[in-house]
Amino acid sequence: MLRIVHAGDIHAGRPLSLELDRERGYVRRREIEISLWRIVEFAKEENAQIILLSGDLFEHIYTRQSWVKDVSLLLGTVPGIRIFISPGNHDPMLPDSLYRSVQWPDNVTIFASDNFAKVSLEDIGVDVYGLGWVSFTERRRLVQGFKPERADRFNIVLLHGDLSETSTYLPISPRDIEMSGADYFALGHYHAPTVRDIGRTKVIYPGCPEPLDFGDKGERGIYFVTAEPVDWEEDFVVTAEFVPMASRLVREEELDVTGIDTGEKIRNAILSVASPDIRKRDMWQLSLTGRLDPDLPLELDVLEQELRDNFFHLRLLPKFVPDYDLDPLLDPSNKSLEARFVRTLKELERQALKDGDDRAAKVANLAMYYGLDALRQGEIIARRRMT
Ligand SMILES: [Mn+2]
Repeated sequence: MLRIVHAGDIHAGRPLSLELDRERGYVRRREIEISLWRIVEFAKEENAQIILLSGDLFEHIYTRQSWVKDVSLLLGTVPGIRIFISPGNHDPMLPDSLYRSVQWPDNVTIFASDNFAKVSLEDIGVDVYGLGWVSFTERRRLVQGFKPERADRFNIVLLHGDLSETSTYLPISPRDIEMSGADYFALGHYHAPTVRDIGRTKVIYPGCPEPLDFGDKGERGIYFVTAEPVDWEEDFVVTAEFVPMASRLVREEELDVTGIDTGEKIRNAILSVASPDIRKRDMWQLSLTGRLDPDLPLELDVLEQELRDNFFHLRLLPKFVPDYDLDPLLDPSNKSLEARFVRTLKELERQALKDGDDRAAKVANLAMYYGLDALRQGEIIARRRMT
């Protein structure tokens, strides 16, 4: 049975977009860098014959040569595993690429050209085809017309690209994959794990093994792929098992603050989103929703600071509205400034909704609350952060 470990989009060296503080930013950067060590460890444990790395292994601009040197030494410790690397848009094979700065062990193949190259693994009946990005842009449909040479092999195609014919990031048409008849397209570029069956081909994007920003919600990891020949025809049964690898997850959750009327209760509610272990492990984005007691001052920056040791990372988003009683203000007989202001803004909101302009409706709704804050509390409380 063929046993293949497929990882991609590690993005070692990437500056994080999570607004982490300096110390935790370094911790996170290191965790991303060493994820490759855990992947190699997994491949050893599973007796894999092949490791596929489908691009964006590191950041051309930010990565240190010492990391790439460490990677080359690491891969040399598993001489029995054949390792294939296909440079992507963040680590293209430029003349000054770090890929060219170190000596790679014999078990490593880097697909350095934008033309398909082939490596035949005679002992296990596998042909690996691959190509790499040679600049930061690649708009050509490089897979078009590609066909493996021998149908009796297990044919793997390794590259970094976008499974969309109209993409500007090495567009891959599903039709091109189907026409190729390859057994397995090992792709990189998408940061969420994605598996598709196109024709007779298994198509896998492993996603990033560690979440890189707040969009990367949920489990992140690699794929363990096995293939078994079906002996009455030139075909294989391919299985793809997702293996979680992320040392921390990104969590995006909501907390309804309706009815909470003291600061202590808010703090306790935030702390109760998860057990202490999970809170301290993961990176949290918590949206505070519902209707907030207007008497309760909520300084989110202060609250984040106060709770910072209880979470690996905590970002609070103000999505609540103050719990003003609007009914008496909506009564047309009420001629007060507040009432006329509220009715005008409500009318703007209603009109925007009628026109299908959701954004304008939200703006009108927020403006109404800002105005009421100003009129009642003498200050405007920011309830949306620019993100
Ligand atoms: Mn990427």
